[in-house]
Amino acid sequence: KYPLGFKALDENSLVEYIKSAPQIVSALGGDLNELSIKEVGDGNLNFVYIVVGPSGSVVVKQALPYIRCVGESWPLSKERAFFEMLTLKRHGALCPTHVPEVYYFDRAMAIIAMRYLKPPYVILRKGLIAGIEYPLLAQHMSEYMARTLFFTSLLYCSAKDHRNSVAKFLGNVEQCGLTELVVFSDPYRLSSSNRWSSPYLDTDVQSIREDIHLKLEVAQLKSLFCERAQALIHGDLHTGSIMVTENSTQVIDPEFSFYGPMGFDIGALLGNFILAYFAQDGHADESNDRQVYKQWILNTIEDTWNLFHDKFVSLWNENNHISGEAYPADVFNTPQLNILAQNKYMQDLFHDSLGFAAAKMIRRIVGIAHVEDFESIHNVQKRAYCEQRSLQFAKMLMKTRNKFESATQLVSAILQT
Ligand code: ADP
Ligand code: SR1
Ligand code: MG
Ligand code: MG
Ligand code: MG
Repeated sequence: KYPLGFKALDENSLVEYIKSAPQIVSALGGDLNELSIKEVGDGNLNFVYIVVGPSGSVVVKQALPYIRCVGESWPLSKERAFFEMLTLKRHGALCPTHVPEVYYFDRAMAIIAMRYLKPPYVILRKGLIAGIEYPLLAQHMSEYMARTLFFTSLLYCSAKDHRNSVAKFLGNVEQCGLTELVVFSDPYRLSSSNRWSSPYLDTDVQSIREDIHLKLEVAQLKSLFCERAQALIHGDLHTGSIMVTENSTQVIDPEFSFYGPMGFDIGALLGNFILAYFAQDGHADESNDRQVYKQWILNTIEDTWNLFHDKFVSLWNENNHISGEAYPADVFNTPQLNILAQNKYMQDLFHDSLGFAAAKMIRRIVGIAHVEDFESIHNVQKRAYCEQRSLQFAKMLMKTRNKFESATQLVSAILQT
């Protein structure tokens, strides 16, 4: 049933596998006595094992040739592990502080071994649900996005290098196809994979299917996603792909990476922050009304874009002499012209990011894959209320994104919802 050279592992067979992989043995400090192995995968697609021995630890991630949260009835190429490994390494080289180290890769087995981000690291989404502030989050994520996006774009690379890299990532076609289906199409039509908080959201879901203006906008965003090979994007940069402590931020899980529009990453992050914001009313209780925390999320949204903007433009200025293909230094040869070019580029990128943020919000409420921010609100009526406000905001944002001029305006619009 499975390809030659491939075997789905479990907690028992992984021990034998590790013995045959010297790099994993060495990450474990050479001592394989009394290994503790636990499968902890809580994502939608893959299996993740935490392996701890007396002298070291490692995370082993395996992709099986189907979607874990659906089952074998929905096949998905295990080659996604290859692209995840490539991007962990490429983004890791560009931004080592915020990407875990890869120790080992086996393409036939679709296995990646990487640094174990031990507790107190937690998945950011869980921290946001618990109401924990991360004072350095906006700094760290803006740094990660600015560096990974700038250095893989035509602002830095030659057209030849860029085109070769684009070609390499075209192979991640099944992952892109999944996004095209579950983010940009299914939420806007009848699909057996869609689900929502019924009956509360029944009319909202129907009105999405009947919203002509919204469908025109999402079609534009889908084309942008398919056509624009702007930079090597993570491709799934929601708050479940980020592990945090008070002082550190690590980006995991770039299995959807390819050369796509930068705004898809920035929008995924902003859109998931906005979902976390609208979910807070469902987490409020007598001991904490979450008002202070909601303001912290809004500040984080504003800071993330503003810091990203400044860091990205600084990289552009610092690397002007390198002359990437898009804006050659001898054509863009005056400070005024460079400022015009940068302002236009950043404004377009902001609008793309807002459009993708809206698309990512809508799909998490009416599509196949929902988020714990809302799913953990056990009172269905309360949950539906939070989801409805998110949908109302996301629909407005997708339709009017080009009118927004700043992150301050974005935050004001959230507050007005
Ligand atoms: P999927 O592709 O299925 O979404 P993820 O890469 O997101 O899988 O991993 C699923 C879960 O495994 C994460 O939510 C996290 O709890 C845990 N995990 C993944 N990578 C690491 C790591 N390097 N260190 C610690 N935990 C990890
Ligand atoms: C079946 S869709 C599963 C989703 O989980 C991944 O993390 C991606 O967001 C994908 O769209
Ligand atoms: Mg994941
Ligand atoms: Mg690192
Ligand atoms: Mg994943």
